[in-house]
Amino acid sequence: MRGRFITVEGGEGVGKSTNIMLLQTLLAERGIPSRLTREPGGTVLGESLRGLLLQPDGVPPSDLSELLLMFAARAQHLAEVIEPSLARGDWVICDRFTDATFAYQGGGRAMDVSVIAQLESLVQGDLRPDATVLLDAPAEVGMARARGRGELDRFEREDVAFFERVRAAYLARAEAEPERFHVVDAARPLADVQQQVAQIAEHLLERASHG
Ligand code: Z5A
Repeated sequence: MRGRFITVEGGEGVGKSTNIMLLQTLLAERGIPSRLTREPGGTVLGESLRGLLLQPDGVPPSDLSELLLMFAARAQHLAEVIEPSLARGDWVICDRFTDATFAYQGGGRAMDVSVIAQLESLVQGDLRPDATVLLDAPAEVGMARARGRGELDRFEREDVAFFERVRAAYLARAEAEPERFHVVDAARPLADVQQQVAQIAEHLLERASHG
């Protein structure tokens, strides 16, 4: 049976990496093989593009270059990792996917979302995540957590207004697709967040067991 494609989204520092580990552990306890991966990245080419996209020095890419590089990395990721893993029956847990493009390039950079939607169709065909966990927190909360870590990448240097637009774009997508999105209040203490994530995992496993 084909695996499930689960994406984890949210602004910076909301706890994606932390909660992805929990999801993988919960799946493993049920004997479900999963592949953890991330965007931009997940392949040799994608990780090289990630390096270029995140590095803070030098001339920044234009908004259009940034958008196209995100989708270039995604095309390779789909061909090399995501599609083969799903076809094998593995669940794929991906730290960010195309909702991030709608949120960061569409919301943060105010790019035309119809262009993003065209690229989405071109690169993904009909493939969409089966479920998306959106870790939602006010911009300042995630920024404070991420900023505790030292040197900031190119996105992390954006201002609070940018991250507020990102958050609003994510929430609008979640509202438009309530079946796919599971919104978690990520401003709460980690134990509470993990409890919510565990409940979502239970729900997804239950749904998968019914085909
Ligand atoms: N990007 C884009 O523009 N367009 C696209 O299409 C895609 C991506 C796919 C990739 O960075 C950048 O690319 C991203 C958007 C852009 N930029 N930003 N910003 P990334 O994947 O590395 O994203 P990130 O947001 O920078 O990841 P992060 O900072 O590593 O955050 P995280 O994984 O969500 O958080 P974490 O590492 O799990 O937690 C951060 C800290 O908070 C850590 O010390 C935790 O222990 C702590 N934490 C976590 N949860 C809690 C709670 N609940 N309470 C207290 N402390 C907590």
